[in-house]
Amino acid sequence: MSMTRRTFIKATLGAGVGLSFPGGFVFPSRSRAQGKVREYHLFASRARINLGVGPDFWAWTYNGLVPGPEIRVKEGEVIRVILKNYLPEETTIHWHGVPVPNPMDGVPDVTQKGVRPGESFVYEFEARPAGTYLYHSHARYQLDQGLYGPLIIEPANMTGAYDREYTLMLEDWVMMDEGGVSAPRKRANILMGMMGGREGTPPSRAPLLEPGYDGYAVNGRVYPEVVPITVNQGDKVKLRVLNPSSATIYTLSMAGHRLTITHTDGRPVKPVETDVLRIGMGERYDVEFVANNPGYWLLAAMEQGLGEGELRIPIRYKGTLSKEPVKPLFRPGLRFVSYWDLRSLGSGDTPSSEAPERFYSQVLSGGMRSPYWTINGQVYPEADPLPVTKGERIRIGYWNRSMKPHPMHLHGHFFHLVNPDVPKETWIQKDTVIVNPMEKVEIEFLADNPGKWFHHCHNLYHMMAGMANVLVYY
Ligand SMILES: [Cu+2]
Repeated sequence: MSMTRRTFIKATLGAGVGLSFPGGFVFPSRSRAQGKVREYHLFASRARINLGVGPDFWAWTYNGLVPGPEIRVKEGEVIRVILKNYLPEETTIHWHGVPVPNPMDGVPDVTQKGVRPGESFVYEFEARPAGTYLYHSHARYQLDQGLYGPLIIEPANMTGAYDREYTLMLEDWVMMDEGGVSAPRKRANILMGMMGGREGTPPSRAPLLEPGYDGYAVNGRVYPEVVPITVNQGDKVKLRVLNPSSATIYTLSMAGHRLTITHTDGRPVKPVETDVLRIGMGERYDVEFVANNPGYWLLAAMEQGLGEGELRIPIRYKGTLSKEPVKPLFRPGLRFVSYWDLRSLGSGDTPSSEAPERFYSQVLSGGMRSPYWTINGQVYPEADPLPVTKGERIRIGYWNRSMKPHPMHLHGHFFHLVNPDVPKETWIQKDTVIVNPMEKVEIEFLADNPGKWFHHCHNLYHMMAGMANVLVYY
């Protein structure tokens, strides 16, 4: 049925142009160009999985896979995803980073009702702009149970300046049935037992503390079972590095090579070489390297989280015989490119030279003798919304007064990262920014996509413990 309808739309309205029929009847066209519809079916269900190392266990999956299947389309095409929920609880899908229309944003009780067990929901939106994105469940702790996958929007006209491309999902795993929710807790639950949760909150409703992870996987495989990146000498290789982890920041380095950063959160930057790449939860980096050092190497990470183990990705030159890949050394003197070294390409997204019209201060705290994480002392959902007016230029100033880094994510918008030391037109665009302990960071964006937009820390356990609020305008 839908096939017929889609074919019909494609045949008649694909170009968004009215068709003239004999007799002068003009078939009505849609008001704007409608790209080709790319339809995907995602079944959310428990599935027995194995990460190559460690036990078989029950994860929560899309189509029985971890990570979920890659969605890859061209800019301007229409993504239609039919989600069917076979899980024992409500679910949704969020298109992390894509400025979708608000009703498609997938946040339960903010933009839609949770999709109940046995029910379906159809997400449909235009794939724009080109870039590297994630899709994931935004319900409860499902992100840390395996419900995520890569979403790649290719430019309509590929500029193909590289020879091969790999998508790398960096995943923190609790290799136990139901994943993160059943993990041993690193910080003793005794605290919670003593407090009984927040006043008036039964302990069973109290938020979970961060788990101790026991596996770091790349595309669902733990080293040494990670599928190697295989290159020919002379190749220019593009890596799309995505961090769908729930509570782990990775600091990556590659033995024998330098990485060139070309995009952050899907947005282009002036290419810059680095030895070290730091990537927080919800962030994405596109990096390139030239395969000019034949051998067998590792791209590996020191992680900042509560787990044990290492994340490693083998890079093997074809014809290399060595059995043991060479590890990168994290030594002083390595070049570490931070946000403040990155410059936008100035691709027409230049922030206005006008001063921002509205300012919100967001103080991030928690973690000390409390299971709750707060913005301005408030615990979501009992948190004040951030009302704005359509068309306004908004600035949000974060001040992290805690001892943990917080990757802050705004739905529905790209923002510019305020960098007072450089011209405005070079401020980079992102959708997720790590705010380090005791650091102040400001972002600025145009309120050009009306709705109720979730705004939160992308540490899942901080978000679930209250570090969230909602930006609202119509
Ligand atoms: Cu946080």
